[in-house]
Amino acid sequence: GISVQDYAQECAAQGLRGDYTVCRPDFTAEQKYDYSAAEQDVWRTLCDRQTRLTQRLAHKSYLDGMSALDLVDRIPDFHDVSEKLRKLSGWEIVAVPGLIPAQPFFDHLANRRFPVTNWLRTREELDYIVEPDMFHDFFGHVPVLSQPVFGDFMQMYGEKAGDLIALGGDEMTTRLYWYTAEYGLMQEAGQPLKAFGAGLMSSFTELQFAVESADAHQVPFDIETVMRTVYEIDKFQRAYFVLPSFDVLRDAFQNSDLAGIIKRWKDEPPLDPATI
Ligand code: HBI
Ligand code: FE
Repeated sequence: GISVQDYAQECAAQGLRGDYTVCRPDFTAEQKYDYSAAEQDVWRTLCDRQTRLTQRLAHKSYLDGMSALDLVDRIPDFHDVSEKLRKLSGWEIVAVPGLIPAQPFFDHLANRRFPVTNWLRTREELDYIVEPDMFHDFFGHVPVLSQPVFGDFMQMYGEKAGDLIALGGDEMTTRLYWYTAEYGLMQEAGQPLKAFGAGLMSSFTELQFAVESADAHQVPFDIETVMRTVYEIDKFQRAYFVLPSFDVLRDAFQNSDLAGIIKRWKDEPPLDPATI
């Protein structure tokens, strides 16, 4: 894998914001709880605004996690959150300077550690930011990691992703993460449609679009279809996959012949999300 030093240079060259020069070999860093009053204020603004939406649009598993973890009054302390999360699902969080290479990212997931970015967007970036920041990582990803079954899926994803990519399934493997952990919807039998994916939970506009808009394209989850369907970053998704439960996601990942699916489809044209 790439060394921290080489990655730090690459990120600096690309203008990424995190300080990668202070990482450990596994790309974790200190949280250093020295946020300014302005940063605390941005955090509260983001949480207040988004909580009004999540109350209505987030799946119960997300809301239960959110109340158990107590994330919204001030920028969370990573150690406090880890302690609570460990008791709920065996997960913990580690601080990172931002995006890290795929291999160490998967390695953390495989060990039930979720990497959370240790810096926060500015007030000018409330609505949109290119890189994942602490708000996306905490507010988006961490609450559902309190749910053991979703946590099991994320752990298994971390364990298997490297092998699946090595089979030529890079895009197919990433699509699975994208359409579940980032943009997943959930509709339990007899219940209204809700969201849980982190990209939705941390977006003011797309969360409303995905769940409530007549123009949003919502498709029943099928692991093979998900892996074949392209996505675009920086735009609203043209399809959202709807899970009936986290058990279905975990069991599909555990029991499907993912290597076979990759062999069958990796060199075929992908599916268009607008028409599935
Ligand atoms: N690093 N911090 C961080 N967060 C991510 O979500 C992330 C990453 N590195 C790699 C990565 N994601 C991708 O490989 C995933 O999209 C699978
Ligand atoms: Fe994310």
